[in-house]
Amino acid sequence: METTNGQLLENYRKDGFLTGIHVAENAEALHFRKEYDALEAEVGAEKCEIGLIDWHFDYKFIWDLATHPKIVDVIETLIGPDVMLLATHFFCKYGPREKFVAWHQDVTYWGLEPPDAVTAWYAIDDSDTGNGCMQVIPGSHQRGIQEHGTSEQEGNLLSINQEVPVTEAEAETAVDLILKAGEMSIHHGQIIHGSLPNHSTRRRCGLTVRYIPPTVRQAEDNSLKRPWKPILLRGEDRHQNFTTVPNPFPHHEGSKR
Ligand SMILES: O=C(O)CCC(=O)C(=O)O
Repeated sequence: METTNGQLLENYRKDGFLTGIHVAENAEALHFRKEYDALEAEVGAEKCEIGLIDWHFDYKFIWDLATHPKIVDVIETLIGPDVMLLATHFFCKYGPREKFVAWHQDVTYWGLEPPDAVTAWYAIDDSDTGNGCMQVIPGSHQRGIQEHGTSEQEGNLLSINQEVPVTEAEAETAVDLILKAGEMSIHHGQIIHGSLPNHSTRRRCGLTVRYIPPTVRQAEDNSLKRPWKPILLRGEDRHQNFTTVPNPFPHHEGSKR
């Protein structure tokens, strides 16, 4: 039975995440994977781990994913008709390696006010417990912004090695976001999430796409000291909190691919 928009919103508000949402048919998912493979061949696997931030301005397939109607429809259900694309960032874990993503909240270091954002995590590759899929602690977004420390474990992929303390009992409640290539999960900006190392020989690549409503503004620098460059995708921007950035592919021209 189809999940209604009302149920999606209710589940998202309660749990802080949604998972197993179909985005791309096999051929389309393959197209996105091939484009990613070509990008990886161009820039190298090391750069791809966490170095591809906001490449939607230059690569049409990333723009196509970030603006994919099946993704943006769900985002609209969750945040309302005015939707801005805030950022894109690949998280690509090659295995077998000890690189991991420590427990954290997204918005803690993003300098946004109010600290609201929602992320779509689109699976370029199949993502499962074998190759270090994302994990979330259901309901943890309801606790508000948490103080983070730094991780003592070698290999944290996060930008400033941040980590939020999580008890063993909490970690036991974590849900694995197992996805087939072409599916996505969604997570709330304040949910505690992370991922374990990829101990397999299979790549685990996901594109995170961050969205905000135009009511959000940048009150402080983010941890990367890069001003956000949001683009209005749907509805209206009645707040003008950000300098307007044009759609990078208005007529599908000028793309590198
Ligand atoms: O892909 C991962 O393992 C982690 C992604 C993540 O931390 C994020 O979306 O903020």
